[in-house]
Amino acid sequence: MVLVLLHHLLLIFPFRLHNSMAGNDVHQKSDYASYDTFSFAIPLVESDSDDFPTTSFRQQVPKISDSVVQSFRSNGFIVCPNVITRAAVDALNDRLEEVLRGIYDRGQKPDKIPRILKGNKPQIPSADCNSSNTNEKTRKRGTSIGPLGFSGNLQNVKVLQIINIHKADSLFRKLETNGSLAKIVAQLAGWDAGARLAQDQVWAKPPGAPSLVFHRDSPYFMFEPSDVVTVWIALDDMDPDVGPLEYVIGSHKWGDGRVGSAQQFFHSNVKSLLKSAAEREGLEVDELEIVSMAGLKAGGLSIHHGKIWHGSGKNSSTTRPRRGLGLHFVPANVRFTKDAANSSLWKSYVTNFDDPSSVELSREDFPLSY
Ligand SMILES: O=C(O)CCC(=O)C(=O)O
Repeated sequence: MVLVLLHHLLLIFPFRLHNSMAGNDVHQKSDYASYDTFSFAIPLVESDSDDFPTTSFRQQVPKISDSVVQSFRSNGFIVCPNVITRAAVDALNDRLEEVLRGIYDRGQKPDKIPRILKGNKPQIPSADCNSSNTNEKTRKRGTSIGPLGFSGNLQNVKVLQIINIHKADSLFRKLETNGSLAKIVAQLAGWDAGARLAQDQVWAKPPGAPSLVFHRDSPYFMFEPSDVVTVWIALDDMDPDVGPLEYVIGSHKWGDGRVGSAQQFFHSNVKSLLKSAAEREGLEVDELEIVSMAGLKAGGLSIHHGKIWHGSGKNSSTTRPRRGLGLHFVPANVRFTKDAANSSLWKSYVTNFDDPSSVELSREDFPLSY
């Protein structure tokens, strides 16, 4: 009884984090576990079968409880720790290095990729070679470049954004088209038709990389129905200093209005758009309730409503990369709106069509996984 009461109190008075850290200000650590969490696991690489012995994993995704659905709808997000194993995270980060170097095992380029890195990818130490051997091997290959091409220089470091890595790499594709994710998203959002992947985005911050401006996801998706739900997967431990993702609790319920353009994502004032959105709601930006994903380990994920305001701080670490992967899901039965023809993100799918809503979304580009 006491535990039930405590749980309800936490739901009603969630942990408050004022003067949150995205950008430059006070750096506090919030406890995302004060909010509802949901447990499930996705086996991805061969050794995962030791951790998740299962033949038919999809059936094992538990039905999400009403209280978790309620929490998603009232706060705008939920957190799911430990969904993929450390071995799978290492394999994904290894593949990310390959993609950044122009190696695509699915034979296709991502839709957006930063300037391709040169040189060998960093070596992941394996169980059978100790670290000095690894260093020796790395030296022989003639590279001193770390993950994401980090050379040790902390000046003018950029956030690396890749759009639709699933088109280029089979391991990312396997993760993103896993039925469990789409099934959970559809349950949370209440999409009877199921969910399809509209787009993925890798957000990779080498040490020293700047903040990402607070924004909403849904204005960038030119579909009808207009709902969007994002699954954000941590590919590194979200230590407080690496710039974890942050959510403004309940902001998915705010009204619409000016949202800014994708060019403003890297603006130095991370809360400029958020401030005007909050003011339209009669709120002061410093009084907003913000929760950080600080403390979430690599392989954990959060799921957020397409209208929640979110952003992330600078990677202040001088040595550790901070990698995250956002998967944007839409209802399975969406159609393009006419605005798709004017959007750099979507126009390639609708050129040659007078009416964008007549375009059939292909399973290759918009995988229907549930
Ligand atoms: O990783 C980040 O900091 C940004 C992620 C994001 O905006 C998203 O996945 O929607």
